[in-house]
Amino acid sequence: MDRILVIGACGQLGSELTNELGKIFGNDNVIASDISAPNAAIENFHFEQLDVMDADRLATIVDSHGITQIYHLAAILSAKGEENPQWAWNLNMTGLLNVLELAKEKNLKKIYWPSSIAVFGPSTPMDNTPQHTVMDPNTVYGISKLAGERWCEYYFDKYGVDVRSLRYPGLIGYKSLPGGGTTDYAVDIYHKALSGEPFECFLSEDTYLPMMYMQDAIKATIDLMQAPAEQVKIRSSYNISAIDFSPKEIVASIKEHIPNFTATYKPDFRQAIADSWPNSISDAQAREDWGWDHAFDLTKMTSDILENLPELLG
Ligand code: AKB
Repeated sequence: MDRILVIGACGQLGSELTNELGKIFGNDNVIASDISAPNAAIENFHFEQLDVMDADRLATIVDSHGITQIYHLAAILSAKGEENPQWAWNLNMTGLLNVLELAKEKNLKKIYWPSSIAVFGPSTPMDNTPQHTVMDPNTVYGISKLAGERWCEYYFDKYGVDVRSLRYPGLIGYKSLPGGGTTDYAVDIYHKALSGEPFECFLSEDTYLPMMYMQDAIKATIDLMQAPAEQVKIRSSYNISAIDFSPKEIVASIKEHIPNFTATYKPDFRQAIADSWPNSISDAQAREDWGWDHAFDLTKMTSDILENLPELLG
């Protein structure tokens, strides 16, 4: 029987993934953990407070719950990482290496660790970015994700650790707020639109970025983790993609529902980060290897969020 540990379960992705894993494996077989106190989104799960930098505590939790798979999601994202690069590097790298080392020692069945489009940089082809290409990230987050990808492949090649990974684009969900990312504007904008307030965007109106609705991101993650090992041919991290849009286009899609919604643009330091990332990504290999496909485009995503978010906001 599989027993799952989610590290970073209180985060934007973690809270939704924990609940999805609960549906597959049963809530009793999914242990939520985070450095922060548990929130309402994961109240139906056993919770362990965990700083992933603490390798001993991580090993104790894995032993005491008979864990067979780890989803290690805890990380400092792109914008936040630039405020304190050494701290971000330490947390992002030590956390991953602690998990990989434990997986090797305890022969864990599978590990999931997310990478990001932040592994790409200014010299990467911007449109339809291929799986294998120039990678020169210039944020500490991107550097740590690229190094992490190399470590994942290393642990797979040298020690047979079954580690799997996706290069997430900006993830857009309405159930919880993200923190510290460059793509976060595309979540905040829906909250502002529903509260009747104007939105000030920290990116310019024509900044294209690869994005994905949370339901698609959860599906991609589960599909990759459930694929037979021989179909998972990339052991660094897979490109995946769904929707590419600019702030101007998301504003237009919201205006279809809320005609008097307005936005202004005031680019800050996050503009340079966004400008160093691709406009769009080629995910041909993920589609070929394990059948990835997305379900939500911008129109469908906006309708879904504007329909469901008001209920959550009360
Ligand atoms: C960020 O903006 O830092 C993240 C990411 C693209 O990995 N959402």
